[in-house]
Amino acid sequence: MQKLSLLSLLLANVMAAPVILNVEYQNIVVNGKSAKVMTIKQADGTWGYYAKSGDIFDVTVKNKLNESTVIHWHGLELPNNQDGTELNQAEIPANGEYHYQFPLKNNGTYWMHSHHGLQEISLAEAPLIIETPDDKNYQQVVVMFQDFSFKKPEQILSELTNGAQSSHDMHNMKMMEHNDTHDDMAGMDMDSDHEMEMESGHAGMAMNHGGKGSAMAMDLNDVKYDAFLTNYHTPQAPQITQVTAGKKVKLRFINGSASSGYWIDLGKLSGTALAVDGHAIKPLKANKFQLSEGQRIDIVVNIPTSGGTFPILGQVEGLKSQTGLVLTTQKNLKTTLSPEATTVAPALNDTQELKLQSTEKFVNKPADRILKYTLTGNMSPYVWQINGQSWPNVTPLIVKSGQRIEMDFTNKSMMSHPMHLHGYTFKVVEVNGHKINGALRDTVLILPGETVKVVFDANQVGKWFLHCHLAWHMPTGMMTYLEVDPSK
Ligand SMILES: [Cu+2]
Repeated sequence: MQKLSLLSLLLANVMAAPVILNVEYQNIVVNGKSAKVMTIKQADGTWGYYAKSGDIFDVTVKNKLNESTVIHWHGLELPNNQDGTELNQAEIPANGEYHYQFPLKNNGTYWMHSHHGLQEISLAEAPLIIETPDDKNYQQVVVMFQDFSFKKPEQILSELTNGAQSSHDMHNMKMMEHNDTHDDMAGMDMDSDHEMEMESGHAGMAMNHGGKGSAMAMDLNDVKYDAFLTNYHTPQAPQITQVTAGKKVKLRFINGSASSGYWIDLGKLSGTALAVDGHAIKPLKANKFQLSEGQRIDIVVNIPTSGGTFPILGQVEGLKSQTGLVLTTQKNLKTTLSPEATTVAPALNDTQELKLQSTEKFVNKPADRILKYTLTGNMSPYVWQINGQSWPNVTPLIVKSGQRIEMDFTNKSMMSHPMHLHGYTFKVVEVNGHKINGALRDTVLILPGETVKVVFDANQVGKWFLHCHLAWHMPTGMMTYLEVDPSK
């Protein structure tokens, strides 16, 4: 008896209680209209999954939708059969369930989302947070940015693929100054002279208007959304979180949007970024940060001893639209946020990526294999490719397990692509010709015309999805997989 209780005590340190996650519908109100979206919640209503460093991930996903689903644990290093995609498991039918169990290797800010059909666009997503002992020093606040349309994702996708959106002003095209000097991450100074809305087609994509740098036409926003949400809240009815004057808050930003990149704006607060994609970086102080689709960033802010109310905003690149939540030291505060900033935000760029430096242990050694991935595609026809191939008609690259792999992504399209590799953490070692001791990540943004190089050790066998995290680019081709094979 005594032995048994000692054993249970020991186990309690590593075994978090089994968790049930229901994939279900949720009603939200946007612009005065009700909408049914998807979400992932525990039985008690907790949105997402919370664990401690070293826990066993022990989760039963129950599908409460009236269609099949599969849930992917974005960013976690895990056994291949736990990755939650069509490559690794059968889909979970309506009313079905699936048990996932593996030791957590990672800690920090991760997230989960459906990897089935267009469900991620319907907001079938949630935070996946693994706390470290250090987190007791902070009040923690999850900030997930989401884009929302009243249109069904299937309708938007069909408009994109038959080109209907370009003649209906759905497709917002901007002329951007391509700045080679990387001088100011916070320089939200887009010159309106360079802004051009195109009604149809893509004539004159690569126009040159002279001046500093080279002019590039970039496609920033494929789809016009009806609202941008934070944790399912509109700016008009934002989440209001009470904080304590003089205390530190760790903001865990997650970009859960289908196809919107954000400029995080901390307003009156200044922040220190401590991690990206769950991995520690040399602390980076700023007031504005960038976050592309699928990525996360942890930013600590100090609430002034005098207290106050502090909007935390994310403004969509290429638009005035913004979303966010409110931190306040007041009790029962009621307030709103404006859904629009006064100026248009510029495109995300690589100034932040170039500043990021991992502080986690990583052995530098020559690559055994260099895999080259060229990203191509167009708005019309709306087809996207990796190495000239569109999913599902792809030939995967195969590597031997244990090899040091370098992936070189070259973007030959006019749009930025946040490339995500499942099951692995890679180190960013080169951005647009600049060699860096960069961040450890699972999702990296490749700007038009640029090459980004990442390295990792292929130490988990299996088939691992490699794809653009723009949710409209996956069903239209920009997806492949890496096969790690012990026998090759
Ligand atoms: Cu893409």
